[in-house]
Amino acid sequence: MDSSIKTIHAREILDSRGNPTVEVDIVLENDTRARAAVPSGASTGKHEAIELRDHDKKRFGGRGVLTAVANVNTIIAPALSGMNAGDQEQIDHTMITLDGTPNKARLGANAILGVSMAAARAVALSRDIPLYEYLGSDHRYLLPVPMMNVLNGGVHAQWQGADFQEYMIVPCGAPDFHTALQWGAETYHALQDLLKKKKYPTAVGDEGGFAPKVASNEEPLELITLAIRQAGYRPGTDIGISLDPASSGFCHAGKYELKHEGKTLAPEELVRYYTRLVDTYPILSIEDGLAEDDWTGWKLLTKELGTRIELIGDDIFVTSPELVKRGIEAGVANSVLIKLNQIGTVTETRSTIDLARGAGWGINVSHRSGETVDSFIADFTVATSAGKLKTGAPCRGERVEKYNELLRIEEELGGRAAYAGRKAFVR
Ligand code: 2PG
Ligand code: MG
Repeated sequence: MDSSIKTIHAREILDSRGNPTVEVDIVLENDTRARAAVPSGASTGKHEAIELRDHDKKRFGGRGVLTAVANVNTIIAPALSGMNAGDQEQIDHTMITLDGTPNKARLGANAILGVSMAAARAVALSRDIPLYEYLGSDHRYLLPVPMMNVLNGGVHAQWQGADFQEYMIVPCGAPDFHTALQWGAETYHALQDLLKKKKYPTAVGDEGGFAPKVASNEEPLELITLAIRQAGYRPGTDIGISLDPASSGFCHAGKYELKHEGKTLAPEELVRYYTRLVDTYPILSIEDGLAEDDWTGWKLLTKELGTRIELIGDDIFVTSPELVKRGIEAGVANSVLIKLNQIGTVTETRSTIDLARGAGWGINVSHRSGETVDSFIADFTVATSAGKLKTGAPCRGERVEKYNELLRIEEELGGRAAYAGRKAFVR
């Protein structure tokens, strides 16, 4: 089968927040057609690869992506034409060289990633194999523990709710993926009932979780623990909790401002605050507990909690191999969040995963708060045996589509796959 590239065409589409994003169509010489769409973050790390926006205030408030689209159609497409789409590394490295900047500032990580993902999908389709199989190897597959963000705060709730951005339920004690998803959805509904009883609104935030104006950053933990019980499960044993405070968003001049509690905390006070939460609630992981540049605070956090729970670096590492390496060497964090668009190619994302895995770190593949119905990350998580996938609440089409894709993969793999369960969490 000739899997050389015939045409590449990009267009501007909308994401789940009504912002423009890049979609790429690839056609191979064997006439296979594939498509991929690029997600977009709101609480972005400042060292992420560049998401190219037009900054033309007359369109979408400056958020248009016609420049990135044109870069695909007029620069990337001619350069990749005729190349073997099955050589993912060569495709990705050609685009990296063509871009020529350290952070994909010229062509845009959004342009490059769209092509990188579409190329992978095209080859899988042309070989008539599932995407996870093409991207994976012949090992026994691992289905991830879903990390379901049921309560949204921070920027994902326009700073109207909790200061912490994400409160996730993690059904680590389920026997298989579909049961985990069922437990998660039941707990989500139990939480909705509790919120209704408290006369809190049940409208949802960007990732499908509820976004009430809670009394403190701790109240959601009480409510979620209760919801787990009311749904009939044991907090900590059946379902644990993961937090993403996304603290870069409330860190100002080295201090952490918890507006809803009227508190401003020094890094060591925030670490004590987290320690108390871990002592009180069934918390399995905290992501971005400290801000992206607060390596000293992060080190302290790792010393205090690194043997008890998973400490996941998102903004601090931005899926970059160099930053993850620095974290491993400095004894900062014990786990990494993986977002394809923070780095911009499938190949580089895989190297970051390999590096973290080599150090015994936890791996967490993640969606972005701005998403499309593209479920690439579901296959990617299975292919890399990451063991965990955070992709929002069991609510909103663009979130649920990833979970639904995992149901299909689980059905297809049958006995060839195991559910990652609690083992996916490092201590
Ligand atoms: C995060 C992500 C995804 P955003 O902080 O982990 O939940 O949010 O895409 O806005 O960066
Ligand atoms: Mg995060």
